[in-house]
Amino acid sequence: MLNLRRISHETKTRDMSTAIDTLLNDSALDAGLHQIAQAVQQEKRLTVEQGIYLYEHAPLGYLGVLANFIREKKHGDKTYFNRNFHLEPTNVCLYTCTFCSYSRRIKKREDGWELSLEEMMEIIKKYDEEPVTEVHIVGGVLPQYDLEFYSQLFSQIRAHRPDLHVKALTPVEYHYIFKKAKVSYEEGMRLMKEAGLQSMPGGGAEIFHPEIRDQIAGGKCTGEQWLRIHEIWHELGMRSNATMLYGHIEEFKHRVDHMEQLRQLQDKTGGFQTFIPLKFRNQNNEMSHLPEVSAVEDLRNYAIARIYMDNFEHIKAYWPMIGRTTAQLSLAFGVDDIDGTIDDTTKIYSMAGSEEQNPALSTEELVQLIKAVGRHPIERGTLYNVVQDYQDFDFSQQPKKVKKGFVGLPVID
Ligand code: V47
Ligand code: SF4
Repeated sequence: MLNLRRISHETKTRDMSTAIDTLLNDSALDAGLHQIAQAVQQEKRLTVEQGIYLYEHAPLGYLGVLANFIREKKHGDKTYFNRNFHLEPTNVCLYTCTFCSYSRRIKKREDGWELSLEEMMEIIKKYDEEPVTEVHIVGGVLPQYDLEFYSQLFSQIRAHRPDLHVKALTPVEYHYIFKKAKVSYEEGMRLMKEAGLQSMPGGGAEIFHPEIRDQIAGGKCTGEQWLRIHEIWHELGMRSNATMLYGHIEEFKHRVDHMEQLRQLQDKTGGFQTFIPLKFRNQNNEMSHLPEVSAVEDLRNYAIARIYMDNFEHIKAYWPMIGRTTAQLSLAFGVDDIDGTIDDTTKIYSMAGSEEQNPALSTEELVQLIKAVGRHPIERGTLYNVVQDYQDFDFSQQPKKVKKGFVGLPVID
């Protein structure tokens, strides 16, 4: 069995090189694209101009060959997922991001939910018997959710369940709560670490360039502030993720600028784990008049991210946002991680019009989804430690567990 797998991996490595050689030997290939394919083969970094060139000129098939070449060089067929759930303290928010379908403006706060510390701990405790490894905490920004509140929440979760990784909040919340508490970013992040925060998710990044950010996310932290808070967190020896919200009013140059700024910070700190492109979904928000980009553009975007972000180990497709089918396809376009089981605990994307209205997959379903497209499923912890290799795992040998049912979140609309 082991031998067979080794042979198949070697065959695959040969196939990847052959595919890229075939591209390079194609006399009809545009000179700019030829140069980029050569750079990828020789592991040379792309320039900003080459990034834009890819968006403007590269066909999907070409991008797939390059992105898969890099993906398989880094990870072979390995495809990561985790067992997680989300905790969303509130969907009421002081800010008014035009892409947000989730937040109930402060003036209409009676339409939303605002969980107390006790209610949040109740949700955490409902998972006591479940083999989840991560809680992902993110939501709206409100004054009562301050430094003290989150310090207590993190320390209570850690005290209750030390094996549950707390991945929580973004620079949007941190900028607000530190300002309110009159502490510097450095001091604030140190306090969060002390309280039990273990890593930061990638949200709130949107598009860094002020030409776009000022129009879609006015009032919340700037791109510079977002990057600075991650930098400080990395300097404390901690890890985080990064996202990019694409497919609305931004141009290709803004996407490349966004990725360039992340690539530069990653050169400095090495603290980012994964890059997560997030497709703008257009239901129930102030940009509903904009059409959504196609699945082809989603795949092109994943592939360009994989090619451009040479110092990011992982590229993640967040399946509750793009749906299971595109998530499966993305695994041939540079993606090696599809996030987690979720357990129907996030409303951000269902409210924005995602196909996945009640996002929840069992471990077995996630494993099948990955295996169905010929990849090798690995359950990881938040920091990419291997929890379980599912390649040869036999689910029929497992004791049947009675599903307790989803933990309900207040649902509005
Ligand atoms: O910052 C909000 C995005 C983000 C819409 O780090 C929307 O592992 C599309 O960051 N259409 C929050 N996107 C979610 C997030 C995340 C998700 C999964 C995994 C991780 C991780 C991070 O959701 C926001 C914003 O960019 N968002 N509304 C919308 N209508
Ligand atoms: Fe608030 Fe976040 Fe929605 Fe912006 S995206 S309005 S910060 S919940």
